[in-house]
Amino acid sequence: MIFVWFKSSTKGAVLLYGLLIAVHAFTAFPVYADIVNPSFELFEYHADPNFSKPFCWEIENYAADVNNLMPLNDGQGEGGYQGWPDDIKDNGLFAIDGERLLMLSTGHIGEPGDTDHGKAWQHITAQEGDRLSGYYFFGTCDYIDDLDDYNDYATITLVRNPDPNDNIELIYINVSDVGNYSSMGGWERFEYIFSAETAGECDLTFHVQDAVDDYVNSYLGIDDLELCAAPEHGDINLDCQADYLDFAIIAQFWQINCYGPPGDMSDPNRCDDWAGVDSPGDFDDNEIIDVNDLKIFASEWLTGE
Ligand SMILES: [Ca+2]
Ligand SMILES: [Ca+2]
Ligand SMILES: [Ca+2]
Ligand SMILES: [Ca+2]
Repeated sequence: MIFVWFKSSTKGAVLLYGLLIAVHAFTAFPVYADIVNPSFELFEYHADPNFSKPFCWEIENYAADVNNLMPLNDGQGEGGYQGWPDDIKDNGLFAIDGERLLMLSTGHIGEPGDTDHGKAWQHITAQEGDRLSGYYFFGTCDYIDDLDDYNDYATITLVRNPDPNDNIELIYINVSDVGNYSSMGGWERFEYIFSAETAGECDLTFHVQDAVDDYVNSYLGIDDLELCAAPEHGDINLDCQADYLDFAIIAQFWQINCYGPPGDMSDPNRCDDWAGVDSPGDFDDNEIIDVNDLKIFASEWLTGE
């Protein structure tokens, strides 16, 4: 009987659709406490055939899911992007995680002068102590003169409706920070820990904006976002947990003073292997990785998620 019922393609489709909704409802719960499509590996059709939209992100103007951030010399600027790193000028900026990234542009849509910003956002919910992190890149084809008047900028903001005074600006970077026709040297990491006061719901928002006019593009790249309950100290490899992978790093740097003079146990070059972490495993900031750090690490062993 069931086979007869199921053989009807219409009923079968209804059944499968019902199952899909049930599965989605079941799996949707944990997803809302996280970022959906955090590395922009998933994209979908967009009405503008010139770019793909990042799946599950709201967008305004040009916010494209791409496998490469390549500046466009739109002919409006006098310098193009001459100050960008050579490898990015030649090949574009590739994802820091996976194959794809989010690329915002102030003018990649329509004719030059049609738009003055690009924006993307997703509603997230964070608990006290949660760690939000990700990588960003800002570059511009624009320039500023004596009046600083074409100082295009990009921001990463936690928009906490309804009062804009509650917004938390995590990153602000503009043309004068990177220089005329220039960019950051590459990806840089940002991080934010939610407090009891700032935990809750917000729109994680990325924005790049032309200043004064709507000509000569500036760009913001975003990739590898993460929202998790990371331990305060022990997560050296930034995978949200304090576990044996971090312990292996501590062992590698054991008794090393990253800041010490040559000739003793220090080895600053090895410490540099961990970009953005001055002294991996030096949780108590006394410049050497020793038993005191191990105590802190033990107290956080297997915490985080
Ligand atoms: Ca990615
Ligand atoms: Ca501009
Ligand atoms: Ca870890
Ligand atoms: Ca220490």
